[in-house]
Amino acid sequence: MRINVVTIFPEYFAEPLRTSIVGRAAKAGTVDYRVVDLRDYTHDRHRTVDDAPFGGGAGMVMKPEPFFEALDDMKPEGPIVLLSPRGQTFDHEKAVRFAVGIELTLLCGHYKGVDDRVATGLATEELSIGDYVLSGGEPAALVVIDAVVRLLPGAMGDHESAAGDSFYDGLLAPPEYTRPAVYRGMAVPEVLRSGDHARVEAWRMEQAEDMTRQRRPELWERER
Ligand code: J9Q
Repeated sequence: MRINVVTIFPEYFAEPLRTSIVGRAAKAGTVDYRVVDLRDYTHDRHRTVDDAPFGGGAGMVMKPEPFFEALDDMKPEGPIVLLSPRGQTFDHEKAVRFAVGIELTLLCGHYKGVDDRVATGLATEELSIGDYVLSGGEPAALVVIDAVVRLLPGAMGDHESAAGDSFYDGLLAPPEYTRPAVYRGMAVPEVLRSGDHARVEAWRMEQAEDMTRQRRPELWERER
């Protein structure tokens, strides 16, 4: 799969895209990241990417032409996503939709906003990662990349594989423990140390269900 990112901060992506599962997938050839500097698609000496808003008001608006010209050059196939607080919320279902595709393009906005023609005439969808204000779309783009790449075949090692968690699909995962069995007076539940695999699985399922019902009632209603 190819993932394109258009940003005024290409350096922001350097370490994250080299690290952990997302980085290993690129080294293995499972995914190819193309991070494009929006300023490479300006035509003035100062590499200007923003301008004052029509109609007046404070703040600056990102110009449309660099986004359009960057994509003229890249000719991406598949979804073109503008990360934006007014988009639909990104979720697992959308991650799966992107992961089964061949290419994904992420546009990062900044400042007060982006000329609306980028949303209406270039992007195929707008997505938000949640209801909080970010300085720009870059951290949101990294969240989307992480969620998508870990779903690609071969991206996760055996010990990381999500396949073994499928029993709890759509539910919160049950609590996990490792050694020591007692730490600062806090003991690991006896059932997990019993060696009785059937009891362990029953306990985990019950924990996953209770946890989901209590903490995420809307998830519970959707999944059952
Ligand atoms: C670009 N607040 O916020 C939540 N998801 C995306 C965003 C966002 C923002 C500002 C600019 C994206």
